[in-house]
Amino acid sequence: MYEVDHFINGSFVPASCGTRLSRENPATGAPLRAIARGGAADVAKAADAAQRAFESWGCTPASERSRILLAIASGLDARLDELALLESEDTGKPLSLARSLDIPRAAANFRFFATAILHEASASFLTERPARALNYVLRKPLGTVGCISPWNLPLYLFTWKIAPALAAGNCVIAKPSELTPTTAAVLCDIARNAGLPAGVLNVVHGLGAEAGQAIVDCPSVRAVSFTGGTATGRRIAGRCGERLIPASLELGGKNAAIVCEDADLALAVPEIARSAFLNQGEICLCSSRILVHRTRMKEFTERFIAAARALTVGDPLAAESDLGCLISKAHREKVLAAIERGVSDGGVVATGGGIPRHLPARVAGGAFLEPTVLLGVPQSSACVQEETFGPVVTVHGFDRHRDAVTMANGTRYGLAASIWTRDLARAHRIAARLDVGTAWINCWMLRDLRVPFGGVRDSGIGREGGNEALRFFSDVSNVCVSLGEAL
Ligand code: TXE
Repeated sequence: MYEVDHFINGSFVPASCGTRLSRENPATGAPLRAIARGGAADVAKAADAAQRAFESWGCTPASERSRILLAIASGLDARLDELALLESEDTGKPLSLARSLDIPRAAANFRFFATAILHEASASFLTERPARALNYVLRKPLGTVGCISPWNLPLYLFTWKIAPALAAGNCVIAKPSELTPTTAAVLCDIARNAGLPAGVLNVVHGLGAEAGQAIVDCPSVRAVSFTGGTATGRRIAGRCGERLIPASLELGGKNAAIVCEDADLALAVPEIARSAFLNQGEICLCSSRILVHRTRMKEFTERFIAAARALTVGDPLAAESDLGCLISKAHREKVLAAIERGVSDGGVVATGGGIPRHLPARVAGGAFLEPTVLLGVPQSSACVQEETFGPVVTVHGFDRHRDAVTMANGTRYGLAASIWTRDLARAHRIAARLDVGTAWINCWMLRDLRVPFGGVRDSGIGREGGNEALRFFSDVSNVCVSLGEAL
């Protein structure tokens, strides 16, 4: 059992209340972690430390912040094996995925923002009337900011917030999900060894309603960046609104993949299968609704079902596992209920739909679920309308592209979509009408860290990534310098 403590003012400390949350390994059911159960008292200590640290971190030159953040990235690289194993144990995801995706991306997040701040430019305006002046835009860190992250891509999303916040010169109070806190704790150790001054990064663990809420309520927190469920995001946005502090919210998705009549199925089928089932479908960007031109429906569904059946669900530590287990049995119940709902609304399960048999003994009691494909579910079903966040997709036919666009836009979410066609002009026309933050054409989750990232409608507000994130974590002020009379 691994004890996970808060990291406040450069030291690991237990919770003020003296209690811990316990977490089981979702694949084996074995006791895994004892996690400090934080609350307002811990957040207040973190806030004091952050405010003191900001006095020097807030005016540390960008080159020095960059040097420390690059050292953190190297520290993450050096502990790849350890971090990947902890991430796989916490989440149930395949170890190979944690090794190839989660941890390398966490290091990339630090490298990206560490170097981005070396290339910042700010606008200036030469004023002629009513008097000559030079106006320039001064970008300043906010002070203390709050970062709250979810359990599906724990270190990946935690660092996606923390790296830009620190790079922009802020001090941070952060909370990873109570289900997956461990890699965030290792990150704190790495940051300390890399020379990040005490109090600049503080991590308070615990439940959302306690530690998370306390961060959002903390008077010195000047902005909150959150990724998680839409209901939680709405609550956080309400509180930030009352406090008049900005919130950046990256929330749920119900993403469509649109397969046109001329799609290259040799490319589309494996890529859409990856987009549906990677990380057990527990990525906000995963495709969960596949819209197929009626002329290709039979061919697509046959090939897609075969691709789903070919995936191996198994022990997260085994190299051959394509899917591990879901985050918890409670979450699996929610996903199974969505499948049942799809069936009771008129759909049929074409493959999957249940708990895999023949699991290795070590993981036989884990939260596993088969990759599931449903056909014939009506658009009105909650199975089509609500985020499932599991390895479940529904497939629907369309006749006209405009019908595909209507269906794709027909949920309350608007995070991402993919379009599969050989006709790029058509793809562009469809992309332009999709109400989403990201549209991929003939690819999925091909990420460039410079692009704006986020959703519309119930998928969130604000954009992360590149300059958008650095801007979110900064204040701008205008400085006006009188230039006096012309010569
Ligand atoms: O997320 P929560 P949950 C979706 C997915 C999932 C659903 C619920 O559909 O089934 O959300 O998941 C913290 N104040 N996504 O309940 O509660 C919490 O401790 C402050 C999509 O696990 O949103 C955790 O650190 N913080 C998603 C974080 O919020 C609070 C990824 C996320 O937890 C809080 C995960 C509060 N009042 C789930 N309540 C995505 N967009 O990728 C909770 N938290």
